[in-house]
Parts: sequence; structure tokens; C-alpha cells
Amino acid sequence: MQSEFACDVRAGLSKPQKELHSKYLYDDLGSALFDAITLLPEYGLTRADERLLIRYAPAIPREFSCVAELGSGSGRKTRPVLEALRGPRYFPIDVSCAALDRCQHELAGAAEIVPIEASYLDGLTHVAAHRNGDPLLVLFLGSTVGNFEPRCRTEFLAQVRSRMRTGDALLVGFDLLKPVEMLLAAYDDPAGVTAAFNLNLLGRVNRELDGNFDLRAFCHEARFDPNGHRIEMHLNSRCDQTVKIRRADFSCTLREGETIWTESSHKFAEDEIPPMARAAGFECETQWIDREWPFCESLWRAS
Ligand code: AVJ
Repeated sequence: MQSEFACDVRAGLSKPQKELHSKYLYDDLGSALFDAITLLPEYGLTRADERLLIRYAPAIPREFSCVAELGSGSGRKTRPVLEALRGPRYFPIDVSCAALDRCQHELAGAAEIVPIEASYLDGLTHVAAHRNGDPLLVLFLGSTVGNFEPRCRTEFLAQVRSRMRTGDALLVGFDLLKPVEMLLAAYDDPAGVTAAFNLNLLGRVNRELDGNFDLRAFCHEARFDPNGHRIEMHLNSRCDQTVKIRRADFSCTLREGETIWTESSHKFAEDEIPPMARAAGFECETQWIDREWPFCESLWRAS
């Protein structure tokens, strides 16, 4: 029996535009490389997210005694929210056990922490069963919502809504449209950290699925799609080559210049957010915006 990862790799590399799903970027090494990205001067997204949370967490209604976070990562930017709510019960949900450990360490003392090692929706189902009727605030920070294709995004947000009750809230972060040069520098930094983050996906296939990708035979590419309002990451083949992935029972060829698409990161316009909330069963209550690195924290109420 092949793993889900093996099946997804097989299916993704069989498409005319080869692709590998961005969720697989985050193994332990990938998560560490992403943490390094957040420190890059060119990548302002995480700092904008943090500035907004520090500044506006005190404005979040105090009623929420339960907080769940989708993809908590190391949990650093969550502290101001937990402090504003005066130590709620906190359910960090993440697929990475290492990230949950760091999160517990980082936030010890700020909340009663109940880590959940699961995918977002399975984790939320678990929270729904353990919240004991307390009002729930769900956090979906860092513009991870931007990684979904528009159609999957609404479906996903509706699935989140279906695990919540009327009156619960969702605080969701959106990276906003900004000048293309800023975006390209953020996703193709001169120190090569984002390139390493992207290439590590091939390294992960090699490690976990016994693949023979030569990482040096690919180069990182960031592109802006002005129609789709998104940045795409690709791995561009430097030559004609064949790759074998033993544990996926699969091989394929790549032509020189052919790419594997590994991530889309959508950039939003402020006014597309409230209709998105409504389409998923929420009402947008407040938006907080950082002007230095255009980013929006949006508070939605389950209606
Ligand atoms: C964590 C998904 C928000 O899309 O900006 C960073 C991931 N990719 N650099 C993003 C990422 C390339 C990041 N998110």
C-alpha cells in the first residue's frame, strides 16, 4: 500500500503541468526553512501579521474562552491574542509534531494548551467535541488561506464554518495585493532561503519515497500571475532529465525549462474579503490593515 504522499506525488507529476502540493513543503526541515523566511528583510508578511496582532488583539471581544488555531506553527504570533483573552483554553492544530512542541514551549503560561496533531478539519472536529459549549475563536493566520485555489477556498471555509456554532468567530489573515517588485523579492530572496525551501520538497520526495531527484538540476522560480492575483513558485528543470521515485512506483521525464508547480500564494483586494465571508456562512465584523506591508486581519462572525 502506498502512502497518501506517494499517491499525491504520482498524480501531481502525471499532469501536463507537473505539480507537487504546497502542503508537503512543511516537513521538519521545510518548517525550519519557512521560519528562516519569516526573518528575511524582503518577506514582510509575517512581521505585518505580528504587528497587527500586537496592536489589535486587545480589540477582540473578550467572550472567547476557547481558541483553536489552524496551523499553529511555532505559535509565536499567537501570544498577544491569548493574553488579550486572559488565558483561554487553546487548541493548536498542526500536522507537525515538532511545531506543536515548540508551540507548547513558546506559549506556556499564556493559556491552557491542548495540542492536536491533525489536519485542519479533523482537528476542528475534535475541538468541536471538546469545547464544552464555550464560545470559540478560530485563528487562521499568516495568509495560509491564500494557498487555496479560489473554489477550494470557499469550500474549505464553509467546512470550517460547519464545525463552528452561530456566534463563534474566525480571525483570518489575508496578504493584500502590492507592487509586483515587492512580491517577487519576497518570494525569490537574494540569499536563496526561499529557493532552499522550495527545493527541499524534492529532497523530501527523495528521503521519504526513495526518489532520485538531483536538486542541483532544478532552479527556483517565482512568477506573478496578474490575472490570478497570485505568486506562483515553480521548480524549473535545468536540462532534459528522467526521475525515478521508487516508493511511488513511478518515473517521469522533464524537458529543459519544464517546471513543477509547487505553490500558489493568492494576494487579495480588501473589498473581496467581506463577500468571501458571506459565501462561507460568516459576516465580516472588523478588518485591521497594516499599511507598511499591506496585510489584513479580518474578524468574521459565524452567522
Ligand atoms: C505560509 C503560506 C503564507 O504563501 O507566503 C513563503 C509560504 N512560500 N515563501 C506564503 C511561503 C514562499 C507562505 N504562507
